[in-house]
Amino acid sequence: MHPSSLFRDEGFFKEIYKMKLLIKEVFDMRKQLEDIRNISEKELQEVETIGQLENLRVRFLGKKGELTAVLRGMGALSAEERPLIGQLGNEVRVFIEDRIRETDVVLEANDRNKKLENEKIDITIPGKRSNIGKRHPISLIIEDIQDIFIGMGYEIAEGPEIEYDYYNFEALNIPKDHPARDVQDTFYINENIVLRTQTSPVQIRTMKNKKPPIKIICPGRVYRSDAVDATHSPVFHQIEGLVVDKGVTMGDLIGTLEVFAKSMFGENTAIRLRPHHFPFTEPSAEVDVSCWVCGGKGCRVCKNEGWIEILGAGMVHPKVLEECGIDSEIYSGFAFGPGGERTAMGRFGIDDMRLLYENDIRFLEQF
Ligand code: 2NL
Repeated sequence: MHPSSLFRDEGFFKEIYKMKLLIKEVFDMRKQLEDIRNISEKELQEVETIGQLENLRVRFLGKKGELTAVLRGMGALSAEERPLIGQLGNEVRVFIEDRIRETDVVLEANDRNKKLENEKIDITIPGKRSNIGKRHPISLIIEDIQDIFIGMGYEIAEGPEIEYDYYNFEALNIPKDHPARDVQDTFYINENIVLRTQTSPVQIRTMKNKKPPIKIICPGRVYRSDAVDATHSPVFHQIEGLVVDKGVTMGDLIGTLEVFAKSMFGENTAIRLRPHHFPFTEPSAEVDVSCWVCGGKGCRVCKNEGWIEILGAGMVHPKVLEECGIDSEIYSGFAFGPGGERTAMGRFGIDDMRLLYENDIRFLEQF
């Protein structure tokens, strides 16, 4: 538009009008941008959490945010005005971004301080003493016995508590009409499955699966259909031992039991074997140790006997070896079976088996 033509026609007024609109437009945008800056500044001061801060950022600076919306309207501006508004828009963006960054630093620091405050531990407050449990006397005994035999090169073997009649009885040379098989004595799951009455079935399984030499102890729960009294429980523990190799003799058994007895009850302990019968050993013996209280003179603990029975033992019956696929002409073995309860009662002077199962803290604390 040439200045000389300014007053000549209505075109001039149209131009003036357009300029007025443009000026208003520019003015409005300036105002909007300044509003955005002022409002965001004010609201930023009220922000309390990182989440609120992020919402604010999206609201003002996001793709669909207020600042973006204003700047989008720049298309209507003249080429002269556009960079000015663009620059102002940029300044507002940088201003908000800076404020957000500052606020973020402050909020993060506040958060951290609050966390530290909450997690503060007063190490001068007296501690609460918690009751630390102790090992059960039967566990102590089983672990002691295991340690003694591990020291002699034995391995620990375990097996199922619910066992086939075959492994629990048949393979151990306990015939069908043997009293041990009576329902009075054994818990039956069905005709062929019982709760094991001894841990010997673990030894049968081992002999069937492994070639000699075999040197194992088998700790575990066993079950018999007994009523509870001072010396009986339907669930108790056994730690059976088994050695099978070439040339194993009764002398080896006695030597082993002597080492066991001395380790368990003291160096001065003597052992004594009395002839006995088990279907699965031949010969068989019941084994006593000299009383660890009186040394053999007779006292309350040994009931004046001087001796206390601790286990049954014997040379593995050839029939049992053969049943497990071991040639009894080449191999021989011995086995023994201390009871966990009886050993614990003897060792700790407990006179009633029921104490071992009642879980009275005052009792258990003593071991
Ligand atoms: C007892 C008797 C004993 C055995 C357990 C045994 C195992 C096999 C073969 C031969 Cl596979 N014997 N075990 C032998 C003798 C006695 O325990 O009165 N225990 C409390």
